[in-house]
Amino acid sequence: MSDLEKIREGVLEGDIQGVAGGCRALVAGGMPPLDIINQGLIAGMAVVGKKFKAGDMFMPEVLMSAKAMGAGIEIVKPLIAEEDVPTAGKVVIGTVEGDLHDIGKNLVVIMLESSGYQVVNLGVDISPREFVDAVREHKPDILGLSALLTTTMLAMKDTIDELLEEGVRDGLKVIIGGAPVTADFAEEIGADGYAPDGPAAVELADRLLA
Ligand code: B12
Repeated sequence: MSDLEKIREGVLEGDIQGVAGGCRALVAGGMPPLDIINQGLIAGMAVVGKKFKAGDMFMPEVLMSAKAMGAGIEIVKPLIAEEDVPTAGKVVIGTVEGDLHDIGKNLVVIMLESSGYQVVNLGVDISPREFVDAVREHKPDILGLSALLTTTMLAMKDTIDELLEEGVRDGLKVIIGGAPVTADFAEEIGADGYAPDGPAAVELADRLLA
């Protein structure tokens, strides 16, 4: 097995120590950091996404894989000039007003970051006004809204309405998710898409920005 294969395998198995050690060895051996990221870490995570979608991997394993990947990124990233880091796009994400659930949203963040997205995570209980301010400040390609309560789902609509009223909706893709949310609801409130989990969120983001 080549050293890059070992990294891919380590990500797939959620082997944090193995991936970190493997990345250190490749760096010491002079492999370009971007090759380690693209051909090792991101390639491994892409397999994880596919296996999850096929039902061959479950969320706790995906999380371990994402952590292993994160351990590798931490070692390799400082060696790359900021502007060289491949970025698939910029995402601002938060849990909507009145809602304190963030476990799922944070999983989505990990998956997006693992797939090359630059993510600004605003946290929980974010008001429509705060989302608008964050869009003005960070100028993301995508805005992600999370809600876990049937009551706070309505704040997703309020947020999209506020984006429209404030004139910052054009050119912005809004994606939504959370256990009570559906694709029909996304359409109803004028969002650009819905995804049921982290890997699907990455697929959706890739599709919207293609
Ligand atoms: C953990 C939990 C809590 C924790 C939250 C801790 C935290 N830091 O997040 C605590 C204890 C704080 C909590 C509080 C409450 N909770 Co609660 N909670 C849950 C629980 C058990 C699990 C949620 C979870 O983390 N799931 C695991 C993650 C991985 O899944 P997920 O969140 O769905 O996320 C995935 C997808 O939805 C998607 N996704 C998520 N966000 C996004 C965003 C985008 C952009 C995209 C594309 C995708 C996406 O990808 C994620 C990864 O796969 C659920 C039950 C359940 N089965 O869902 C109840 C649940 C959501 N809670 C519920 C309730 C009622 C409450 C409280 C009102 C309880 C109370 N009476 O105080 C409070 C409300 C607090 C508040 N204002 O928000 C109800 C909601 C009922 C409803 N239909 O509205 C549920 C369904 C439990 C139940 N059966 O009654 N809760």
